[in-house]
Formats: sequence, structure tokens, C-alpha cells
Amino acid sequence: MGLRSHLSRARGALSSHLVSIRAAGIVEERTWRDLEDALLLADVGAKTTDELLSEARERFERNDEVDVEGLLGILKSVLIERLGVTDRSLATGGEPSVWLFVGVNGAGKTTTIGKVGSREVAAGLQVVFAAGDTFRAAAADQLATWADRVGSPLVRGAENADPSSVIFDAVEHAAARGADLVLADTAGRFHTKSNLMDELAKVRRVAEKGSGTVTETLLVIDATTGQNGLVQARQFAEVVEVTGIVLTKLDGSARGGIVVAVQEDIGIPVKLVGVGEGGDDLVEFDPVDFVDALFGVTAEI
Ligand SMILES: Nc1nc2c(ncn2[C@@H]2O[C@H](COP(=O)(O)OP(=O)(O)OP(=O)(O)O)[C@@H](O)[C@H]2O)c(=O)[nH]1
Ligand SMILES: [Mg+2]
Repeated sequence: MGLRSHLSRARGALSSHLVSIRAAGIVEERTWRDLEDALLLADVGAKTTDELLSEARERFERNDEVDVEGLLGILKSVLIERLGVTDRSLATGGEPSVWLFVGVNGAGKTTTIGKVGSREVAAGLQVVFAAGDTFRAAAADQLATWADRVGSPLVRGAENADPSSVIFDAVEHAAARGADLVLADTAGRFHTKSNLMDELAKVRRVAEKGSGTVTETLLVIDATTGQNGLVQARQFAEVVEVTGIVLTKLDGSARGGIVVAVQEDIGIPVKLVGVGEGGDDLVEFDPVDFVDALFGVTAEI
């Protein structure tokens, strides 16, 4: 299923404003103010909103015949260019490949691993789940439920076991049975923040001590935490080399512009979007689909 059908809620903040902007038909000074409000309310962020609008204004003024629809078309192109054309696929190539999932607690790491596992198994890969969140026993149980559902093995340790050793064991287990991919969960909290960050850096190193290669480190961010969530997320990006962002719970946010803010702020592409709690509720991020969904097309309003 495409992104658009999942974003009915996420475009709320923007498209409700666009209704009155579109209704005016012509572009006046007020249109620019309304667009600014709309982008800010959609959580695009102040700096990016400014930059997007001044670029759109420059292009708009070069062509003195465009109406509101023309202007919105220009703004969409500016936004799509800004989100960029980059490879958003998840890299493999290790024997096995290891994908690490990091992020603050509650962001949706474990659920995302379940969804990704289900997708990759369906695509024909042999997957091993690694319960690297040893901070609480329930975390491994939660992952075990996903592993059962997907029909793949789970490697887990005792509560408070060294997360690195659990992930190392999972890599060895995968290598021994010729599995392609280890999906490694990590804790979103630890006794202190510096412990957490040290632990993640160590997990990253130890995951490659054996035959595995970490080909993706995915930072999981909850879209509903808005601009605040970004501050915390940035701290993870400072200790581990993040290769992609998974933005979860976009189904529960009316502020889809957060996707733009996240990518701008962390400077790393959004690769996947979570749109629900089920195994299939994961979508590859596509800027064109996303921007179309965000602005709504006239026929859908
Ligand atoms: N609606 C919605 N809920 C989600 C999505 N992703 C995760 N959730 C829910 O968010 C809650 C937290 O998800 P988890 O996967 O447990 O988060 P976590 O990052 O592993 O949390 P910790 O293990 O505590 O660090 C759960 O209730 C999930 O079902 C999503 O895309 N949409
Ligand atoms: Mg978890």
C-alpha cells in the first residue's frame, strides 16, 4: 500500500489550512502568511519554513501568471527537491548483515523490528532477531512474540545481560546457519544517559567483532513527539553513525511536516515510515508520494 492512503490524518494540519488558501484563488500577501502558518502548524519547523517559502517566492515572482494552484505546485517541487533524491533502500551485503535499531524508549524500535523482519522474511531472507534490549525482560518477550509470528529464531540473554554479548551471539548464530540478516534491538534507556550512549557505541563495535557487518543503523523516531523528540534523537545520532531514520506513528500525527523537520535536523534520510501497530504497517518513504499526500490533490478535498 502506498504512503498516500496511510496519511489521511498526517496531512490534517496542512490540508485544512490549504482549503482556505485554495478558496481565495489568487495569491496575495496574505497567502504567504497563511502558508507560513500552515507549514509551522504541520511541524515543518521555523527555519525550514522560512527557507522553503523564500525559495518558492523567488520562483513564483519569476513567473507572474501563476495562481494559487500554481504556487502550491511550486511549493511542492521545492519541498520534493529539499527531501532529495537519495537511495532509501536498506543495505545488505554482510555475512550476515546486521541492522541496529536505536532510539529513545517508546519510539517504536521493537515494533519496527517486527515489521521489518516480517517484510524481509516475505522477501525471502533468513532473519535472526537479537534481543539486545536487556534492560527489562519484557522487551525480549515482546520481540519473541514477533519472532514467533514471523517464524524466525530469536537470540536473547538474561535480564541485565550485556547487550553487546547478546547481539554478538545472535550474529554468530546467524553466521552458523547461513542466515542473511540480524535485526538487533537495543534499549532506549539505561541507568544514566552516558551509560546508554557508551553502551550503544560498544554494541556497534562488538556487532562486527565476528563475521557480521553492520550495514544499517536505523534511528527510530516517534512522529507524535514533534520538535521535542528531535532534540533527544539528535543525541543518538551523535554517538552512533546513523544511516537512516524510521519515523513511526505517522498514522497518529496530524503534523506530517515533521518528516521534513526530522530529515533537515538530523541530516539523514527518512527511509521507512510506521503507520500503525500491525506487521504490514510499514511503508518505504517516497518524497513525491509524501508531498502529494501532504498537500492533498484537489479531487480528494
Ligand atoms: N500507531 C502506531 N503505533 C506504533 C507504531 N510503532 C510503534 N507503535 C506503538 O508504540 C508503542 C511503543 O512501541 P515499541 O516498539 O515497544 O517501542 P520501543 O522503542 O521498543 O520502546 P522501549 O523498548 O521501551 O525502548 C507500542 O504500543 C507500539 O505498538 C506506529 O507506526 N503506529
Ligand atoms: Mg523495545
